[in-house]
Amino acid sequence: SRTKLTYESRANLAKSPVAKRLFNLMATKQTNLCLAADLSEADAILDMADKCGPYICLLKTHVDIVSDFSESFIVNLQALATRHNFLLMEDRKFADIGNTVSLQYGQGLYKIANWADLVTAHTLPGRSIVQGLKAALGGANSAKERGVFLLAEMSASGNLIDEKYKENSNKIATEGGDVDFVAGVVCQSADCFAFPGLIQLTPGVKIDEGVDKLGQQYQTPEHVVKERGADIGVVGRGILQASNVEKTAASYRDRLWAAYQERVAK
Ligand code: S5P
Repeated sequence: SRTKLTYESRANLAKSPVAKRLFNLMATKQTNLCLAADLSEADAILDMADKCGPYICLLKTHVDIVSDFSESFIVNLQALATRHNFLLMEDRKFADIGNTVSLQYGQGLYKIANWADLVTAHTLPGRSIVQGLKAALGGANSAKERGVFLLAEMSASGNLIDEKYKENSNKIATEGGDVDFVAGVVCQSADCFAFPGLIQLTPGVKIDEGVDKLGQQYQTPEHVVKERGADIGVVGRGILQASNVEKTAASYRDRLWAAYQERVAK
């Protein structure tokens, strides 16, 4: 199964150039931690990115929660991504018809396609969502340098995704002419897809298992990697709210990486 293979070997199987890049980055930098930088001030995000940069392979943003968003925020964030060697993912969770997502991705205040290596999208509208996103690219933002993670499951309790939706999401991620744009799948379990060239991104990770007040469900780093098939664990508040951010980020990195090493060694 894909979970027994190393990130290096999976890089060679990836159809998406960005997935290939990310798998290789994870293997070289030895980290499978993604920071969910869910803060509403640009400077606070940049500070977190600088502190956690050495320990992460990916930094995930929700730009629409940044109260003082500006172009210089993006320039500074990109500089930190280069300095510390991590990729940027805008967790936009696109969910509309192809034409609309194309505009939302390329236009507006945030011009996501200009700076985000990766974005997320729901599969609810069907495969036209992948085509719509690709349609926004061209010229400097070539489809070769961008990719999407499709949501096949969610961590929220009571979410409406069922087995059929999961299976069909897997088909969109692995079949058809646009699979080179699909870098991975956001999901909670290893049975979401089998193709080893895709990356499983799993949010809802915290050292203390449990729930928050708004339906978020948490599992430990070891559990998501060894039992649930996560290739990258996403940690937000587990790091953001820690009294020592650097130490905590390092500890999440260590635990996620050790779990991966145990997984591929068996
Ligand atoms: O199913 C999901 C998918 C995502 S991308 N559940 C999630 O929680 N997320 C995102 O992961 C969510 O939008 C947030 O940015 C992060 C989890 O943050 P935390 O603070 O709960 O760790």
